[in-house]
Amino acid sequence: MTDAYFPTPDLVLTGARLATFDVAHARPSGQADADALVIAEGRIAWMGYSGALPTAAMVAPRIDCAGQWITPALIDCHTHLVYAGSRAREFELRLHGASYEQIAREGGGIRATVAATRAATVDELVQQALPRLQALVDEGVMVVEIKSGYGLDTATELNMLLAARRLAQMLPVTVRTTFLGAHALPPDYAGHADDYIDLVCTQMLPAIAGQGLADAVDAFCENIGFTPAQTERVFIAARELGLPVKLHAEQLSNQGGAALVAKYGGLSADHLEHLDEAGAQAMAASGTVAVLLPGAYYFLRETHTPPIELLRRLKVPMAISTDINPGTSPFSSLLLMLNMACTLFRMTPEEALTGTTRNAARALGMGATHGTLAVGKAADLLAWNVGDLAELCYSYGTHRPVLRLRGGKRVDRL
Ligand code: DI6
Ligand code: FE
Repeated sequence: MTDAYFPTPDLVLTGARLATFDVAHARPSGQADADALVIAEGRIAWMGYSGALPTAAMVAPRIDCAGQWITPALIDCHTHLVYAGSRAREFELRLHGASYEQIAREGGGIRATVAATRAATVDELVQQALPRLQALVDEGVMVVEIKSGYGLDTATELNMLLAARRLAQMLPVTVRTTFLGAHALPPDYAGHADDYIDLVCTQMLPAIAGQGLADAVDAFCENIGFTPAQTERVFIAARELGLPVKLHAEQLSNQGGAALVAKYGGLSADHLEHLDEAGAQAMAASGTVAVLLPGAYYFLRETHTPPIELLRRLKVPMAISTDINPGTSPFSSLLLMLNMACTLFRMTPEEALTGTTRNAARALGMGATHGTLAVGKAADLLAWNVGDLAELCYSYGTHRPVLRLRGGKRVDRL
């Protein structure tokens, strides 16, 4: 075949089963009619049959995948993994009958983590978050979103985002940061939520955006969080700074948050247990991704599942994420979320895997470069030694990628 303008191949994979998660391929999980993939300049340069490799690829280093599945690297698009302290005590209180909302109202919950996080240095935040991020990386996560929101004052919010950025230099993972100043009302603003939102919009956000520390802006729109009107003020301020928005919406009750974030062209609406048809319609119209968080649903022992059937019907893209946080989802495992998405939300393995690859990339505004196997996309990919991809959703505890390539380079630590 002619190799005009073919970049010099760095690596060739052969004998693979390619689950591309690209809609261009009609077969389940986008399985390609191909068993070989050529990587050049950190990207996927070619996919096809090994018998028809481009000549330029003939002399490149080659890995025989011996029938293993290749998938895009995993993406965890909603975490709060930078924080200090532990809420194990609160877990015990809940076992003695207290509810999450009750604990929050009594100054525990998010505010307990705020106190510990304010008392920590950036170094301490990094050290405490490192094992959580390492656990994700070991499973094959190569892009992770990390939110602030446990500082609730300008200095500590900045520290959290600095810690998140520093973590990205310590492990082979891309970090996308989200400013979540409107996560909870800090105790010093009790009864003055609007004043706190003023602070978020006029001081915190400009300071954070000024240092380039946030890639997006989030809020917690809930009866124990902020009202839709307060949330909208945050979105307007974000838009003025050119930052995309997303929202913790309809987690514990229906506040109309999904429609609100859709109105601002939001990247995602997250949780969505109480999403209604109007909210889902608005998301479908704006292309806002539904980020489903089965870990929080499980840990809070919720019974109201997100309306999966409605999201399917309206073709709203569904992503799955860990929501790693000390209060409602202390689980540093995206593979565990795959299983929970299937068992608790009745999603199919293919939907769950699409939710941690293609749709998770989209939820981070990275759909053009990440989340599928396609020519031109980043060569961030994993090989799995499983007979059937559904194994990754069915059983838990033993699956680890047998090969990890990030930007086409082997990531050695497993
Ligand atoms: N919803 C959640 O589930 C987490 N944040 C949010 O807005 C909980 C955070 C926590 O309890 O620490
Ligand atoms: Fe969250």
